[in-house]
Amino acid sequence: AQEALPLPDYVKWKTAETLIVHSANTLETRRGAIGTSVVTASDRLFVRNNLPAPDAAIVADRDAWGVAFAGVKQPRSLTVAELKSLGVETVACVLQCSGNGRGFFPHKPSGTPWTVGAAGCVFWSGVPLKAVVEALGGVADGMAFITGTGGETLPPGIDATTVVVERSVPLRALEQALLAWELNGEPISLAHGGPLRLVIPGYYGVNNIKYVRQLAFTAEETKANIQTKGYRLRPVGVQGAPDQPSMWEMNVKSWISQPLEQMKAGRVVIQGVAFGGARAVKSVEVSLDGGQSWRPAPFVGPDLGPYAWRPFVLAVELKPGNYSLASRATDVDGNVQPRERMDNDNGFAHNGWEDHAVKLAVV
Ligand code: MSS
Repeated sequence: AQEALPLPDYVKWKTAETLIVHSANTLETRRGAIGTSVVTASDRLFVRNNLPAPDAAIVADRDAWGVAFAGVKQPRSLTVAELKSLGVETVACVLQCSGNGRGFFPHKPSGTPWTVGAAGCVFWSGVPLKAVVEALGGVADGMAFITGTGGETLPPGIDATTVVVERSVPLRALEQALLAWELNGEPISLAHGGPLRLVIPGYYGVNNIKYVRQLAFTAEETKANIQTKGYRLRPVGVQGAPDQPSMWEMNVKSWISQPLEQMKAGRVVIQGVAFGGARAVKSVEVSLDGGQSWRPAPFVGPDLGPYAWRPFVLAVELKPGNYSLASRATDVDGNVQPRERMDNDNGFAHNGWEDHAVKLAVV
């Protein structure tokens, strides 16, 4: 067994027993620590940094943080204080790494072998990007992408495009994009992208740029490696390239979070979470026999909107024996979670229900 790594300093405030520390830049929420009350507490939310987090000095004076806006009719910089005067909105959404579920791929893709815990459902509060754009005269003509740049200080002497966290998403995401300063009712911690984060509800984690320092409407996608070669869906063994699908809108997914360990015969309460990704989730089913038969599982708790997940609960009577507990969600457009994973080089977008099933012994 691997020895547990301690929490790195910038996330010392997190609850260690709820997390798996893969590295200083990758922490996963334990499958049994997801909870039942819709929102993932910040102290157990996963962390994924492509570059080390910046110095904590950047959250000392949050309101002074400045963002340069480009590709609008009246380009200029705005501070967080100024952004706060333009409007406010709150959205609940699933934040999920593109590689969540990578640990199930048999070809052992490079990258963190997350199982289910590179995901959480959180509240973000901030100003709708739309309101900012209006204040800046509208999007300049001919722009097709929203390009956000992370505020990390890059090591000197290297070509910035090779390491900068800069991502482009299609302009249609302007509908739901937010510049957020609050996470679950508190100023966003450094670990999660404070003082200001670009949030694209319904899109994979990588598009949610932390400590955003530039927001540009652009005619083309950024030339940064993380966009052109990274986060592209392609067959195993193939290099990343701009003509492959980018990790943008998330797909429909669910998993069981309880029970995970041996149970006594009798009443067992099965729990999990289901979400539609870029669209709302409609329903979820649970199987006790590895997918031979399915029964609907009711959602519990409030519906926090199309981008949030919905906890589900199914109470069943189980006799002694071995069970394979699986869940399968359907979104409002009728997309159903597939049985199989879609093999791909980086182990992205895994929503196959079979790999996510829980083997349960009842005694
Ligand atoms: N941002 C920045 N600036 N940097 C980095 O590194 N990362 C990504 C996002 N953003 C980054 C950013 C990723 S990749 C993810 S997932 C996310 O973030 C996470 O989040 P949190 O808060 O949890 O940590 Mo994959 O797709």
